[in-house]
Amino acid sequence: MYDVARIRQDFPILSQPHPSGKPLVFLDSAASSQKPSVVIDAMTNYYRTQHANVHRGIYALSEAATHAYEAARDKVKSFINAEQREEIIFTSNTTGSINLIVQTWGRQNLENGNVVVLTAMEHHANIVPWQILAAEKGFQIKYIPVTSDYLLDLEVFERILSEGNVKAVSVGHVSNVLGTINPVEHIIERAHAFGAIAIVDGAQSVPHLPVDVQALDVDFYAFSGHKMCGPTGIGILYGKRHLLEAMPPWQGGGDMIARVTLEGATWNDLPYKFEAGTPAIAEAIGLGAAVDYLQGIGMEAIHQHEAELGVYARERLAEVEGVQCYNPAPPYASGVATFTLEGVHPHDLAQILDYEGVAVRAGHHCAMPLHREVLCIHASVRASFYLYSTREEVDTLIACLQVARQRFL
Ligand code: 7TS
Repeated sequence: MYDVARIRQDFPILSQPHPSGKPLVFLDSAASSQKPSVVIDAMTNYYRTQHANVHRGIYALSEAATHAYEAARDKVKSFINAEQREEIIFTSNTTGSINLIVQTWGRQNLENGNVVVLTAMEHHANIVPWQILAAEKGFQIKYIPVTSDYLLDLEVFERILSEGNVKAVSVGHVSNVLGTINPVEHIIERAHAFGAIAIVDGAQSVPHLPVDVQALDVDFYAFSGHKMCGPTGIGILYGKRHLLEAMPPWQGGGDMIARVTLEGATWNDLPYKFEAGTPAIAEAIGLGAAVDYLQGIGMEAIHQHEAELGVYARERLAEVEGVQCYNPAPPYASGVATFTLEGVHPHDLAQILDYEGVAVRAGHHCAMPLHREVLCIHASVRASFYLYSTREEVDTLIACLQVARQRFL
């Protein structure tokens, strides 16, 4: 039995009142999730009792820090079912992970005449790094369009593949705006059939559903710690070992080298080749605690809870006159409800909701092409749910929307 009241007790911030004096209704977990005490405590405990730099000291404290840091890598490895711990690279966030792929694999493998396939529903983190390199290298970017029911147009994808020269396909597993769960298994299989590698932006999937990188047969998979109950400042890049081995390093410095002379350097083994400098040690340990916490509850149960809330929220939103939702139907829907209210600018709406203690995100959610070119709007309001979100919070959102509508009529 999923006990949301019990889960909420694990998150200290959720029992803290909003500055308005009203209870906090936090509906912006897609931007960043709240943190359970076990994560906060793991990081505090590290700083209080274990802190030293990793991979350097011959002394006990540094060895303890190294052990805790590397244990976090093992936890992440099992969480996404990677085959080897060397395939888990700690980065700063999803953005850092994708930039790493683009600047190493991309720089090494892409040239004029090649094609990289993205989708029109991508977050800027999976568009802009490719555009920067494309401007330099001259390869082409093609986009899988979004259908009127907020899904990817797979027929056009197939056409793009058959036009040839596709070297990489990079897609979001779950859209941060639409909440669409994309058929990444199929997309990866088709990319491979045409000799392209497949990259998945998992920023909105790993926190919310079970992910198995081996079952997906994905080449690279990127995600962030802060959206999955972990701290900010830590992200993950999973990559198949043979691809990571063949890639040059991105940033140079300490830890990523085997040997340095005044003439040049050789590289450390995986995963350290891609982890230059002192890493985010406390953050990795916090992420490890977050993985334990999520596993304790169960990713399937979390997904189920959020999907049900998503259905309930969209049903209730349909009761509000003038609301338009931008989300697909189940089974492609997740715990996200994105909408506009006729006659009220999304930013004004978010402000009014905030007076009532309801935190939602308004704007283009770092998906400007999706808003402007697909949805044909400048901005939307997004309520995003997580393991601690409740039906009562959805009811509060709806009640506040009804009040806002009256005020603007
Ligand atoms: N990809 C997707 C699908 C995302 O949703 C985000 C962040 C990112 C990449 C970038 O993650 P970062 O941790 O590197 O910043 N999405 C959001 C959002 O929807 N609202 O704020 C951040």
